[in-house]
Amino acid sequence: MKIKLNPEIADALRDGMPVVALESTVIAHGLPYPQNIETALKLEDIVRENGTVPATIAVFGGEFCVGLDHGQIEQLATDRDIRKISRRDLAIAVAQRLDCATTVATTSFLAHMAGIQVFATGGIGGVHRGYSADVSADLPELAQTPVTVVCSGAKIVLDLPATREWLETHGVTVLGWQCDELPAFYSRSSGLEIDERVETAAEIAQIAAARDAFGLKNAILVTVPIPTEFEIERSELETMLADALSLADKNGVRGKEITPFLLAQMSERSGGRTLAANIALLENNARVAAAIAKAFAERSEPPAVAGG
Ligand code: PSU
Ligand code: MN
Repeated sequence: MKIKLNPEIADALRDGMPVVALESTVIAHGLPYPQNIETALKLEDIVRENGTVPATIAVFGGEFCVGLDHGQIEQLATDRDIRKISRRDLAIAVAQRLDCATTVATTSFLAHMAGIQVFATGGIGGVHRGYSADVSADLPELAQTPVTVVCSGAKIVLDLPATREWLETHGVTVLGWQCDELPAFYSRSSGLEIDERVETAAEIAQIAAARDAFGLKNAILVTVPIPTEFEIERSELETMLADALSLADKNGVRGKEITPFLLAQMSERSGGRTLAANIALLENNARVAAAIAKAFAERSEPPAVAGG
């Protein structure tokens, strides 16, 4: 399967310049219009302003696209028929030439295939609350695909302790970006452990290089707390979330619909505060990812053959 890389990204990768992958499910299903398109474009700008090349990833006409044009981003933001795809859907998407938004699982997979090492998102999927058989395909992908994923932990709608245990069991390295606890998406702390606190992007590049040197394939999760001014207290969130969860249950919302449903419910119930928080953490994570991508590029040797 060939990946469709836009020329700017192809050049950057060939020259060993830093590239940051961005996902598309957050555009198509994670945020409402018009905040979704504004955020998608803003994230690309942030990545650029920080000296790196953005690579938003999605599937169009069954082709794996790394680096999208404005029209494609607009389609993701407005077309309600865009399918949210995880690993299990990749073959269907290609065979049937579908237009699809990629989750953390599929964005990680495609970023790695394209040779991109760093990927920024909001919150990863995980083990669902009250229904522990629903485990996001994001988790097994992180266990087998050696990318560095910059996020604010798992989305708060999930069972965070169970998600944290899953990551530990399956060998995903969890780093805390200038923090001592696993962030909880809209909140800065969860009471859950990280494996190591890191202060700088260079430390992360060192850890990733060590992983590669002995051939481990796990992802490294760099967890970044939401900027303080946008934080929403856990206690305040729990009531809203409990109501949203019982409504989901009542309406029989399941499977890949559940995460978008709960995020939209939380936003409504908080008067848009969780939406503002989600956007703030996405922007901040893009900034941190750019710094990490630069540290990776500085460590790696210049390409042996100059590409012209
Ligand atoms: N981060 C956000 N909002 C989102 C997501 C991430 O701030 O909507 C998306 C990611 O694409 C992630 C997906 O992979 O939610 C998880 O969905 P599920 O629980 O159905 O696996
Ligand atoms: Mn699921």
